[in-house]
Amino acid sequence: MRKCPIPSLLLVCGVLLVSSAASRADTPPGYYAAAEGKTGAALRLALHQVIHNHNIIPYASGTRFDTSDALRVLDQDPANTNNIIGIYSRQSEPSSSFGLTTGWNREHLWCDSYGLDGREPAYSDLNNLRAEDENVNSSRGNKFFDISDTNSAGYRKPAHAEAPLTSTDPDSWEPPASVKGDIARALFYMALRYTGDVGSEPALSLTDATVQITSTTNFMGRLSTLLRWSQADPVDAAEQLRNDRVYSYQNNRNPFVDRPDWVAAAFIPALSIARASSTFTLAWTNEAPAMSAEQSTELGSAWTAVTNAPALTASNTWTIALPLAPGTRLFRLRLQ
Ligand SMILES: [Ca+2]
Repeated sequence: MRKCPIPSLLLVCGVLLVSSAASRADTPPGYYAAAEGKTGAALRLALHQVIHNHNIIPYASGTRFDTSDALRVLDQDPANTNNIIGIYSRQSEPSSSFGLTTGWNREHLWCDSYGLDGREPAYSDLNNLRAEDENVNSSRGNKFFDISDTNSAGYRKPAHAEAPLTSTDPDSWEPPASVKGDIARALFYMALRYTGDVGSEPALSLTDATVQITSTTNFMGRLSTLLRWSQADPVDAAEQLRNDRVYSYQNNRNPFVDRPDWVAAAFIPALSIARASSTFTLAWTNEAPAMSAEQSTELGSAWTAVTNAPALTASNTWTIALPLAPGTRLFRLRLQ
């Protein structure tokens, strides 16, 4: 169990507080008008309808402008415009080495085998593609994203010699800190963009139940880690520029780059609260992250852990029963 140093959710007397941030000034006027003021499933649906039906950039390399051409611009080294920078390696490589065994290729952040399955538009979506050194890309394989388990026998840091800021364990991959938020927001985009409402498009879902992430499902994770990373690595000018450039190619934007406050609004759903005589029970769906609970008597007083941990039930719902000890007035949930 790993705890986030910053509480992402604070439940005070049943009120859920989340952070907010100002909107970007250069988002096209009215682009998100239909989504304003919404939360949860309603927000996700409204944003989906804003960003779906994008202009598909072909994946296959050829004489047409394709995704490899786009990545030469999107992931260009600002210090050397003839080069790209690998998303994990953070190394500059000549753009001309695309496709060479000693060069770079296209990395799918949301692994192709976890629901994309080589089908456009998801397969070629530029929000999900990054330039990466071919060897490092191969090393990541189909691992989901998470904090590496340093106690695992398979723990490695770096995960690959050519990506010194990475680490890995047998099932997950931890990218450099400077791109953790970028990757999280790209995966949030994918879960929003691909809802299965069109026959050729998958319904993608982020999860904390990482056993669900297989080549026969459409899951990716780990959701609670991605929520933490989106806070720890906020949007910067380079990520904004990439979003603007993707918009120029695909005619759609990543809402979570433009409006980081929508990450919590879209992916941390409302809690259901059921009170009994000596306990109350919180429940939230599997889309929500794993959390631990703490209790206190007054604001400003010390927080102590609630001994029972949230449990993921067979129905993909997290639940925790919180005891109403004498004097206890406050509970809070922390991302694990
Ligand atoms: Ca970043």
